[in-house]
Amino acid sequence: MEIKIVRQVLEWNEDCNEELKALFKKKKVFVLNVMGSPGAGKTSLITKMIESMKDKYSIAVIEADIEGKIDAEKINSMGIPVVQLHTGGACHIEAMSIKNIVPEFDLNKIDVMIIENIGNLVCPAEFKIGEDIRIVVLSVPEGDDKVEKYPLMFSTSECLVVNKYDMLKYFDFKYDRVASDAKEINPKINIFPVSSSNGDGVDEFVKWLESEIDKKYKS
Ligand SMILES: Nc1nc2c(ncn2[C@@H]2O[C@H](COP(=O)(O)OP(=O)(O)O)[C@@H](O)[C@H]2O)c(=O)[nH]1
Ligand SMILES: [Mg+2]
Ligand SMILES: [Zn+2]
Repeated sequence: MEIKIVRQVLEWNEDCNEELKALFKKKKVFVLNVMGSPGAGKTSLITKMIESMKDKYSIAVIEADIEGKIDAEKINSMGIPVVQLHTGGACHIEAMSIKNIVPEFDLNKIDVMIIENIGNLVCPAEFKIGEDIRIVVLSVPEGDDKVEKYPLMFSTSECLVVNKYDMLKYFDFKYDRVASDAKEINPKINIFPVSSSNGDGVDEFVKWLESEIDKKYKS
């Protein structure tokens, strides 16, 4: 019985995902689903992305949290349209929630929608939310065994940002292990070592991201 209920939820999510994808395509909005553990640096990376992309693209953000609006306030202070989604205790975002939130934005005026998912390396990977690209943020202090332990998150993402790279000297973290584990389960994954604190590596990552956006909407 349990298994049947879960399947139905996922099928319903898939229908909503397809509807969202069609809507975003019609409005030419490129959508990013940013995932990773609590504290990996998702919000910090998003603020760096906004800083370096905001002159070229009109950006909007959806911040998902179980409670509070701390991250949304940070984005709002940058002058970027943001809506806070409270998942009511749920540990991932479902496509239906994004469908309900979308009317809060004028999609005609948005080029890039960044969605910060709930901090969690597990179930967010199972729910597509209308995104074009999935970015998983793994930070150095979390350890280099996480790709092996949470393969679905890494096998379903187009991009892996290895964040807090400035902390590498303090941790027994083998970047090569993470990169080879990720490539083994997902040969096409794009991997970027980044520091969202001092900005190292952000340019390379943003350059790739912009090429993906332009590939979809400018060619
Ligand atoms: N040293 C270092 N700290 C970082 C980096 N990125 C984020 N942090 C810090 O990590 C903590 C969590 O960051 P936050 O962006 O809120 O993570 P989130 O929970 O994934 O959104 C904050 O104290 C950030 O200042 C980084 O690249 N290097
Ligand atoms: Mg955050
Ligand atoms: Zn969940």
